[in-house]
Amino acid sequence: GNTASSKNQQLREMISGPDLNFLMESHNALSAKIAEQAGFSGLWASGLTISAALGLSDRNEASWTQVLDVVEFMTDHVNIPVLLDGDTGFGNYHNVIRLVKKLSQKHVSGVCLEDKIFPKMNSFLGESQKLADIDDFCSKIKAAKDTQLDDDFTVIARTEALISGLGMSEALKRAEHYRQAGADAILIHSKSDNADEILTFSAEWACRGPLVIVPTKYYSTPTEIFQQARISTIIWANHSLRSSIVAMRETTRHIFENQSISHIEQDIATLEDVFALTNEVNANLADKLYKAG
Ligand code: SPV
Ligand code: MG
Repeated sequence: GNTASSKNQQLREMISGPDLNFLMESHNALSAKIAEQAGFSGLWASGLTISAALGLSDRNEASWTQVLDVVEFMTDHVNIPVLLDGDTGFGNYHNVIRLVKKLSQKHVSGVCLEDKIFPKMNSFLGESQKLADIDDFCSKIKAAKDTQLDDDFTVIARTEALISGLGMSEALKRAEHYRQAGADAILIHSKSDNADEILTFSAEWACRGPLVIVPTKYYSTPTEIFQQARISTIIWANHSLRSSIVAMRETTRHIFENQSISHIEQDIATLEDVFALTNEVNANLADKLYKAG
């Protein structure tokens, strides 16, 4: 498979290159593998969906080492790069230094840091979350860039200025500070149901550096519009988890109501499928090679 540094390079080229790219949400090794098999060339390890899969809210209830444990199962299981949603960096620049060092060691290819206050909550909850002081946030970006163990590790700075109601000029001002602090790309987030503010931002930004977007709420905008706006990367942020909720709910409801599994067998993944997704073939090979007696 890919070495860690070639995965890092792959993510960096996706983010920095001229073409539009896509990162698919994953929240565990299995969803990571499924996204890789679908054809995605990079993954978004979402804070929201990793938390949700643990039964936790998106408020830093999971410790950063617990998040790291989940992400390590993901990077172990796929050959494509993983960008971690690092939230606020779990504290100040001290915490960012520890985080980025460990991510680099664990073959995570990049981190996205957002300009909220630890403990954060999800961008689509509440009104006008307080944002970090610009200088404090730039310290985190600088610390992350100075700490990364590989030149191609990617640090993305995410501003929540539009979501927090601070307006377009504040969003642009913050993005420029973050760029100058060394961010490899800016993630401009929006909770609008249309792409107007994203497109305005992109036009004003004028290709000063790569832009990353998360069109969860403005999902109906055609992807070509983002391509024309010279967006670098689109993150499909939570759709693997959300689809699995529907599937699991449907199957468990059906089994509960029918007290039988006879009618669902053909609608769910086969055991062979499960064995293939978990590399049973490798375990078999190990038995052949090493089993005593
Ligand atoms: C996530 O997937 O955790 C994100 C995107 O950060 S959002 O939920 O829109 O904040
Ligand atoms: Mg998040």
